[in-house]
Amino acid sequence: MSVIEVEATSLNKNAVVTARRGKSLSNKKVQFLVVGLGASGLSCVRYLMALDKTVKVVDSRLNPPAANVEELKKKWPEVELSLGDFNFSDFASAEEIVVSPGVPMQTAEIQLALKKGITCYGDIELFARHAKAPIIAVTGSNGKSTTVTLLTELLREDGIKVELGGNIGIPALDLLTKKVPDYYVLELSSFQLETTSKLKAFAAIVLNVSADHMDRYETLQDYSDSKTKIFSSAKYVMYNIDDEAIASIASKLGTKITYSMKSTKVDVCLSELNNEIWIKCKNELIIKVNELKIAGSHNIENVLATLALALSANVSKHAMINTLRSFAGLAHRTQWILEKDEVRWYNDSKGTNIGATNAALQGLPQPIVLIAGGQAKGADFSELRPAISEHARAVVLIGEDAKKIEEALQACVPIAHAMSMDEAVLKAASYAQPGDAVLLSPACASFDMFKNFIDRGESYIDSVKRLIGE
Ligand code: UMA
Ligand code: ADP
Repeated sequence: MSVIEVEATSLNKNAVVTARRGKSLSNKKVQFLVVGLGASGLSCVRYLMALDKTVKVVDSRLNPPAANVEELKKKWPEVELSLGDFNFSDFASAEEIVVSPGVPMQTAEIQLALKKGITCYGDIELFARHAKAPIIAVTGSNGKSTTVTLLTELLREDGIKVELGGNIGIPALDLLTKKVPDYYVLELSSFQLETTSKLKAFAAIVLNVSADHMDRYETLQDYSDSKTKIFSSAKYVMYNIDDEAIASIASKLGTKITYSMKSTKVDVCLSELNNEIWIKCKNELIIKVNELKIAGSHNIENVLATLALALSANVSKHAMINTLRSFAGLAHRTQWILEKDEVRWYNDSKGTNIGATNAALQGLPQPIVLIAGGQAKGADFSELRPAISEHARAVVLIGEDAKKIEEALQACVPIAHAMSMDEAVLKAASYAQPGDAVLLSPACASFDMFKNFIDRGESYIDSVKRLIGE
């Protein structure tokens, strides 16, 4: 008899009822094992405890975020927490397992539980099962946060009630505790989509796919497949016809809404009139590109994608114009900081993969002194060589994978190393000439030197203002 069968038969009806009331029972059956006590793990506990479920939490680190441990112990003392190396018996004895996005599904204990027939999924699956409003779902390697934020502003400008969450930092399940809106807008990562089987989005988009998280995926195809899962069973499918790989999948599914930076035979496009470029939506001119506040061609692409999504919700032209006129983009994404001695300084700390840094290099004034580096996540940095050769004057490298990046760049431009952000900024300043831009766009994760990309961006802004601005 297996561990699960022994535990299942040893539970009598009363024991189950008492456990559901949240009381501690020595022989209680764990209905939900929550794996990982980060933001999403804690949101799962919050949600499941409100449903009176019996929950256990495991985290393979001895010190998960202290505030989360404190909140768990204070609010739900009956929830057992196990820290340190995963124990297979915790996984084998659960009825269902909810896995945090940062925990790979390849984890041995999860694979063994799956073999035993135990259902394993992520917080987005749980959200999709219980959400009572249509879901507009956005994924892609880059541009997700910009797109979902602009879309949310646009819908709200039109009086539509929206709740925004997901990978952007607000766990999706926390949205279910609020009043049911007209739409949920979700930013979804490949990790979240991997563990979701029944999203059934109202509208879905894959903005783009370029290599990222290659320490979690065997091939780029595996990574891309996890993203295009977003389209399955979606009512409206939005895609950029310029991206053949995504278009070939999306064009076979759902009601199509298309966009393009090149063609005008789509629903949302660019259109020239009297030597000016306009954004056009369903044959109506919306706004001139030079009236937009956000910078870079990658952001124009994000605007087209957002309008394609907005069409599914019948957003008015008036709301589109008003929102696009005022939207200045998000902090840490090709964010202008200051100009000194004819050198412009930009913060693109959210450029955490090669695709993002390539886009920033191409979209900003040139030549550029690039500050890059950090944790490379298994990326092949030779892919950055062409853009650096073409657009950069020099590169200053920081972080634990700096040597690896230097080798891949093969001295295509002068390269320097820095041990701190202050040193990186001073070295970048020494390379920069009047008319240049200095750009922090690391193409790497930040966790070796900083808490996260926000901390890295703020550290850069502080160094630039202190060392350059005064
Ligand atoms: N953990 C383990 N074992 C592991 C890995 C992690 O036990 O092998 C534990 C950690 O100790 C920690 C917890 O799991 O306590 C962390 O879980 P998590 O890494 O899934 O992070 P959360 O705090 O739950 O945040 C997640 C997303 N994080 C990741 O996907 C890595 C957040 O996206 C998201 O905002 C949040 O859910 C709410 O939905 C962040 C992110 O970096 C911004 N995303 C990646 C990206 O954008 O590139 C995908
Ligand atoms: P995500 O949420 O997918 O990380 P963001 O909107 O936060 O996307 O932007 C992150 C970085 O990606 C930006 O700093 C910019 O360098 C780059 N980026 C934004 N939009 C695009 C795009 N459409 N194509 C390529 N790179 C982009």
